[in-house]
Amino acid sequence: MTISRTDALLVVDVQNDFLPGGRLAVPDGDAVIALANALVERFEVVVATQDWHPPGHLSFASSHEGKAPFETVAMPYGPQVLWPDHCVRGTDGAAFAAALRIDKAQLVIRKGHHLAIDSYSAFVEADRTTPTGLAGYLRERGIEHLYLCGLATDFCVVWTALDGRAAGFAVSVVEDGCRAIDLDGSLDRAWTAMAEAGVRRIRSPAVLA
Ligand code: VGL
Ligand code: ZN
Repeated sequence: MTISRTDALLVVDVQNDFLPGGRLAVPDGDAVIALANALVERFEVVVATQDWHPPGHLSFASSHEGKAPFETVAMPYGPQVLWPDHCVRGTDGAAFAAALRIDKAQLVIRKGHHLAIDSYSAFVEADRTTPTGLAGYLRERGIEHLYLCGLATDFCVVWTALDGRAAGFAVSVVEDGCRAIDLDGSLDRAWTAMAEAGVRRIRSPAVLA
């Protein structure tokens, strides 16, 4: 396809803690790196996101007495899945994968930095009211269509895709450029929600051709 200046690539959370050996490893997560790099090569507008939590973040099971990772707790904004400690700001686990061509990214959005609010979405935090500023940035640059790849399909990618649609952008998710955590059917639910919201499901050969 012809990629134009109104198209932006969003590389979602390709960070060490989400790769095999990391603290919240996404199965086969490192498979997205080569594809992300090929996409980065082709887009003029490249944005990356980074999960970036303070120590003791309330999405960590370790911050809740008697709770284990992957259990759910009630937060003021709704149910919250509890995770192993991951992507603590400034740590090696929070760093981008060493092999990721991050040099071409023009903006890095860090999310989940408020102690008591998680943020799977790169647009709006889990309280559903606190914006990250990404929509304004993309609008000011005249972006119309977002292409997403990265980790994890069923958490940060899907939430970012849905909020991208809600903000008025066309959104395509590059399926083979993503990998999922798949917790209790979350991957199926993610694709259903994206289809209903008008998110396009595409594969990298169509973009790279
Ligand atoms: C993510 C769980 C917790 C993600 C981030 O990047 O998909 N998942 N924090
Ligand atoms: Zn997180």
